[in-house]
Amino acid sequence: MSELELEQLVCEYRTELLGTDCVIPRFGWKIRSEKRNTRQQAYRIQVADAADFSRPIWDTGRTESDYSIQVEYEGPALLSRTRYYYRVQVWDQFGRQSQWSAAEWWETAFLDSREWQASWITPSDDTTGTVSLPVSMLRRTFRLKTAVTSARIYATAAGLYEIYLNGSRVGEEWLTPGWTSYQHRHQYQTYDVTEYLCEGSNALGIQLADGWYTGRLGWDKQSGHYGKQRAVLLELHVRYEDGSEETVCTDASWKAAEGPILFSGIYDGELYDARKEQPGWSEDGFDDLDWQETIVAKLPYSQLVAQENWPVRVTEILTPQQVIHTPSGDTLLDMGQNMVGRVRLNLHLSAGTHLILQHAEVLDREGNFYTGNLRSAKQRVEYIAKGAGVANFASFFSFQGFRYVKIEGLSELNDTQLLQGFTGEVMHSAMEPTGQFQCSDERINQLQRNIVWGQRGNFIDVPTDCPQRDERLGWTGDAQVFIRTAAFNYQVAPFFGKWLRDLEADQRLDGSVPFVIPNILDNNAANANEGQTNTSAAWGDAAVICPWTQYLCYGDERLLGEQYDSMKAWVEYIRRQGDNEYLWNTGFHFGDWLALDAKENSYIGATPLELIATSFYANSVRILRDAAVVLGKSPEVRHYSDMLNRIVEAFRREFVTPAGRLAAPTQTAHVLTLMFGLVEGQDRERTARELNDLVVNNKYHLTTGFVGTPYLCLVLSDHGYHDTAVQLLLQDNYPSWLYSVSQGATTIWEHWDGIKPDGTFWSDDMNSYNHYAYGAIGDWMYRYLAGLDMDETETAYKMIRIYPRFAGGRLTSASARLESPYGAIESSWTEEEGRRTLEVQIPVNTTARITLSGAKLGRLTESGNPLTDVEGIGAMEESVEGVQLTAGSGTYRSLIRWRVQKCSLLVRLASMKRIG
Ligand code: RAM
Repeated sequence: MSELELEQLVCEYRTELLGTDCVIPRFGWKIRSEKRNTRQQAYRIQVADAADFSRPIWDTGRTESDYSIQVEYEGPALLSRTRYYYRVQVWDQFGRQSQWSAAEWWETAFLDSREWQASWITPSDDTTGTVSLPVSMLRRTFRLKTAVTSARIYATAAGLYEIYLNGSRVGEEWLTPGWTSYQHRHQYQTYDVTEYLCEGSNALGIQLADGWYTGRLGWDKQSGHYGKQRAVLLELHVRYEDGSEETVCTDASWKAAEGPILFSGIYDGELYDARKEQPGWSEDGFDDLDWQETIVAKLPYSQLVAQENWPVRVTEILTPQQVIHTPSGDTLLDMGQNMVGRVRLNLHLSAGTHLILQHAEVLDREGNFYTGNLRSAKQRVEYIAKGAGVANFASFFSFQGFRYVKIEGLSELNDTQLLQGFTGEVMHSAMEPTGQFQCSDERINQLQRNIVWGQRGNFIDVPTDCPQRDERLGWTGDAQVFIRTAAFNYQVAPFFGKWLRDLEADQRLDGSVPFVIPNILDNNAANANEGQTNTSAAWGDAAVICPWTQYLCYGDERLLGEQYDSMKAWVEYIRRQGDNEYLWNTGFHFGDWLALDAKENSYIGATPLELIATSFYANSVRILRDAAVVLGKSPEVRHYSDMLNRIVEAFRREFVTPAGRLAAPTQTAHVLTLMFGLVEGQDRERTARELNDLVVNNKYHLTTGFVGTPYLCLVLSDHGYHDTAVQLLLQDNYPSWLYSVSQGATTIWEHWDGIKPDGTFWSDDMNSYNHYAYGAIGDWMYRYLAGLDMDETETAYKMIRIYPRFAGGRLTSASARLESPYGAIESSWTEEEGRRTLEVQIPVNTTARITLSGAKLGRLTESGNPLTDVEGIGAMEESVEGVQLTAGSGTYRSLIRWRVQKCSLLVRLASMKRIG
């Protein structure tokens, strides 16, 4: 084994990236070294169009640099539809040289949308009005002269599609082409279909459904948000051994018919009549004489972009845990987990059996099936059996949010047969898992699982608020509060990169940001807020917070540059709103949405809207200024620094009394003021103290909503009240994070009291049991409780910050692990009877600053050796907090131990860290 090894090479965050239109891809790699404190001294990258690298098209030669992520391709212009191979070699500061890494590849699709040759086609009678038409099937046959060496399909649809080649379904992606702001950006997918083809006759089939494009979206039952006509676009490119190529395209020669899917809708489910199946419809030799002609549709090409996001896939299969016979006589399957995806049935059914599956998240107080919170979404899948053989079916173009499935039409089956006849297929954007958190309290571990399930269920190509009712929209506020937590649990760079481009595309000319992205709400006057623009503070700020978070977590400076104009447009929009340039005190806002201090019958918490709007305004200007620094825009740095100062002054004049009291006595007002650095010195201490009092006097219960909750524990911990933060987390009676856990929740709820202590529900009209917003506490659990964080002077965890805050004896251990862009980071502590231990893992080419709170120099050991003698440990110093040290890469598995020094008051003062 070489001493220095390379692994996990990525191009644009992914391995084997098939079909990108990125013209300057970026590379990254991870380095493994047994030797501690290893840093990269130099790298060499080669790119070739053949796997043997015999003629590299780009060779950097040895390049002195410690960059090992986001390294841009600088070779000759790339060609469309070409596979490129790349490999990397590195040197470290000890003079060691690695072997070449194993070769990786990526492949381009169309680098210019004008290269498309195919025509958009539509089944001729397919002009969907308000009623959804059956799913269309389209087909054509073609001949190949000899065996092929490679073949690709590039395809998309106005609607949802799936492809069959010679009877086999192509690829493992679902809900393609995904959801974007279709008028501006419409994704297509690339499939490697080499294995599906044969010499001679072949056949292509496509199923085409409504989905997000023509189907119903939003709670007002409107469909056709993007158009009234479904259409599909496909090109098959075949390469023969002799190097020649042939193309098969969608055109008017294709035929169309209605298939067995008589109805399909995102919210409503599917109706499948197996008796209407046409066996062999996507194979050669099928008689399509009675199929209709298709017609060419006039849809544009300029908005076509290659797939950017992780594709939606089935990522896990759950088996039902039990059959429930409810008091009102229903038969239910309990999946044991509130999940998102679909049910698959695998059963012998006699001809004509009509099976109805309905999906719900919770049971009511009496234990009956409850669908009230779905509003008008039917979440209903029906299957009519044809009889012969086993019925193996799951909905094709719909997804449901559910734990319980009500089964009708199978009364002859016993419970065991029911349990064996169904599975749950979990579906979401197939992001790579990157984070793990656990601690000594099993309830918190369940909370962490609930956060992760909330992320899975709501990351279905766009970050949705909920996956079950007639909504499932990309609410900007929810995405903004959760993105940092999301980036711990999963690799979300392509996910949010895509969504942010849609945000920019849908941002209005005046800079305002719609409530939801993709924006379907503006199309309907019924959604307009009485003449107001559909925009709100803390929601529109997603335009600024999300690109910045991506920049921090992944070092994605390119995305920051691309989004900069959008960020700026949002800030300039705000500036024009207030009756004073530096206060935002006008217009509609969601405020501290769903906070518990809201007035009776209101969703909007008690914190003044102007305070929330102005504090987010300050935060966005601060981020914009920081982005200007990163992007080297000096005049704008000055401009936005000055603007920030004026906003802070205006904020203080408006909301802080001369004696330093915050004029709004809510938890959220205090949280935002501290989080966004809007007061200083004694005022700051006072605000923190009063926040702590508000929580303590409320018997360690929060009252915060969507806006205050994500930062509540962060500011308490940062201002010397960490113990209060820990008590809030561990609180298990209502309202609290653990309240829903104690009620058996397996996902995060939209409302703190989605199910009240007496078992009744919050009203039907807006009550999701799978809403990730309050899951934003995950960020604090990783960064503060387990202590795995970054030092933001560098991005992407190049400078790691390990600073466990411990839990005052309330937990005996906590640990977090993150697969960062540089490799795995771990921070894992135990505390028992004043004895603390820490284990850390630091990846090659990064450095960690570690704080051992309550420790004293000279008393620290690793594996029994004084820490001063340990390889990899650098400068150490003692402060009131404890010991600060730096560590180079390596696994400090053998425990670092110390005994806590009693100095909690000093620690509190010392941790009054200044933000801003
Ligand atoms: C509801 C949901 C969503 C929130 C909006 C304002 O639709 O709670 O999460 O962002 O309201």
